[in-house]
Amino acid sequence: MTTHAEIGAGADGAGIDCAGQWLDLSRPQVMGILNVTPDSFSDGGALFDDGRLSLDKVLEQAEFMVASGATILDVGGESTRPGATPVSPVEELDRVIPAIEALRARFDTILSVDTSTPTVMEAATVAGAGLINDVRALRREGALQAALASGLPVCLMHMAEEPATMQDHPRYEDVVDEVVVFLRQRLEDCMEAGIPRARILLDPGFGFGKTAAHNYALLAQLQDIIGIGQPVLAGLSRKSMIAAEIHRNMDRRLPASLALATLAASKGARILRVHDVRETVDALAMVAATERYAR
Ligand code: 8Y7
Repeated sequence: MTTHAEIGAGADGAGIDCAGQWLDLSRPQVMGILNVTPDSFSDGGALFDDGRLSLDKVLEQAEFMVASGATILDVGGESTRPGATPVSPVEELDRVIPAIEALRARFDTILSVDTSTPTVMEAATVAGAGLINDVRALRREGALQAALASGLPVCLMHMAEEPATMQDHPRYEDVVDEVVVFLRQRLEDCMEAGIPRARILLDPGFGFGKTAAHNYALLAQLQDIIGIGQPVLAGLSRKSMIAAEIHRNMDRRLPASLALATLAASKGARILRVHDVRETVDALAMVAATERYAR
């Protein structure tokens, strides 16, 4: 029997096995952002009630995202906005695990855990997560081993330094080359540790230790990231590279976010991590329809 995992990424029919759930990557997919943090970049505290995480609100937002066409929900308990204060592993577990359990009980959607913390990876796997999304690309002590043991696919993202300092002085000789070299190296390290190639996604990490110019250069040359050969995830939703061009506040960045998602998808990004699921699903349907007629 041929398993999906053996087919892996690449041409039509591509996809990834997420703990038994099939993630179709033959066309662009939408990952909805569920921030279970009181202090996130653009929607901090939206799911909190009197300082406490509200699982009712988590389920309500998830319901809307699933009904809107999200095929993945990304659950994160550590804010990685520039200058954010680190959370303890216990705090992160307390936020993320009940949310994943509640979501798993209610929805069939693939759940992604946005974490760099080995104990959170382990507990999230037991709770029903189908994907590990690590902005530190499994560089924390024990993270690679935890991800390997989980058997889950992983998204490896490029980030220069740490959230606390990453925006202080972003400098690259050639940002595109450096991100490609980094992602290739992490891909190799993870495969050497035993994570199969078919389980690895890559992400240039828009906004993580990069100026607006760096971010636009990475989007313009996204084919270089795609060329590494793994499925690519892009997170552009509401990011400050938008404000650098058109000075919109967070609540007025939807049209620009849709344009960026559309550009990334048409260049070959297969997963778009977004706040505004319904609108992005429509935009990406236009990319998918156009791709159907390409020859
Ligand atoms: C990204 C991300 C964030 C991204 C991946 C925000 C957790 C900042 N951005 N994960 N996480 N890619 N893979 O503005 O771009 O959403 S948090």
